[in-house]
Amino acid sequence: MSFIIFIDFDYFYAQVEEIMNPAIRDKPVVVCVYSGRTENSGAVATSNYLARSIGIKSGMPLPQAMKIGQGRAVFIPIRRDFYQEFSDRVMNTISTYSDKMEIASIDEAYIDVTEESSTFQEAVELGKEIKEAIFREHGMKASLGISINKVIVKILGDMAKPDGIKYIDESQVDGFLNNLEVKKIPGVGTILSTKLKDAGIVYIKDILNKDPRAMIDILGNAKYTYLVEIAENRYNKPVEERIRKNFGRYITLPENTRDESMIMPLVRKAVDSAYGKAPGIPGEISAIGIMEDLDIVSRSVTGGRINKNSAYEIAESLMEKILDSDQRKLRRIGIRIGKITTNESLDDFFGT
Ligand code: DCP
Ligand code: CA
Ligand code: CA
Repeated sequence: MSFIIFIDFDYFYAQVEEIMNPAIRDKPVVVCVYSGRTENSGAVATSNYLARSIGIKSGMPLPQAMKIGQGRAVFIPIRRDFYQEFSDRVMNTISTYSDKMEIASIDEAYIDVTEESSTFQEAVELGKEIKEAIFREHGMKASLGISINKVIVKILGDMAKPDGIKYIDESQVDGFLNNLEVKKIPGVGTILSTKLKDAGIVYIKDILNKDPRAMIDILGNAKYTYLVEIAENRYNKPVEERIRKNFGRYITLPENTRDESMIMPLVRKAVDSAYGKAPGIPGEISAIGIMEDLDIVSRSVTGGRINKNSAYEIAESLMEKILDSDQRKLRRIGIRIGKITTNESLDDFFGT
């Protein structure tokens, strides 16, 4: 038996934009991917809930979105690296709750908290804590699903939107599965669920009463096996440890400041901590300043193998550059290292 928590950030790209600029919060916010072909060609990446309520949704062509949102919606060009950076920091917070963490996309993660909780109730309490920490530390609203396998938690997370938590313990799983529509299951898109409906299948359990050969014709072997495992509550694919291959540490300053005698010791501490997590020597190091208004400024250097002794100096000079280039006070500092060479990959390199 495992306790698993799924976390999905609400209207992610648009929410990051709101966090960076609270003035747009009570307007429809639309994050746009411009294709560059003509001035307004492109599509909506995502939108906040207000924009959705007036009909502006992910994937919609921009001209259509602009027609609906004209005069009241805020259209913002996508900035992916920035969202990735934001995501990394939120994921970092989540990772402090369990070593077993699978980052499934820029805004989704699964963590296995079986070892951290002796009862399901404790897992739920942990989920609430994580949700609060994500909001407190990053201003980010997320929705959580908590249960015993990855499929159920993902469905619960979707049902919990926006800004909610849904959980069901082991004893409630059977009842949940009995009422679960097959179209709610991750991996079953609209086309497939229509085909299944035509074959008389609306609920996941319906699959168990049909001729397997007919089902396999529609679903293929792999998906049939997957759905049967879910229906019979045998699905137990583990949370695979999958995290982004760079290692960072962020530290909140005791107060917002530009005072280097306060900042630099924490920069060195963050270097220690980042190096402590890494499985080898990095070829890249970044210093990150989270400003008093939560804006993010970063500087980095790449090249060679950066050992820890030189890292202190490099990190301090990067942080100085941030302070020189910016007048604001710092709220948090971070050090990230990347392009890690592990001892194993060096062994490969030298053929030993
Ligand atoms: N995304 C995109 N283009 C799409 C769908 C999504 O660029 N067609 C990006 C923008 C989203 C992010 O991926 O913010 C995460 O996608 P989700 O499906 O989780 O959707 P949101 O987070 O935007 O909304 P929700 O609150 O429904 O999770
Ligand atoms: Ca999301
Ligand atoms: Ca998502």
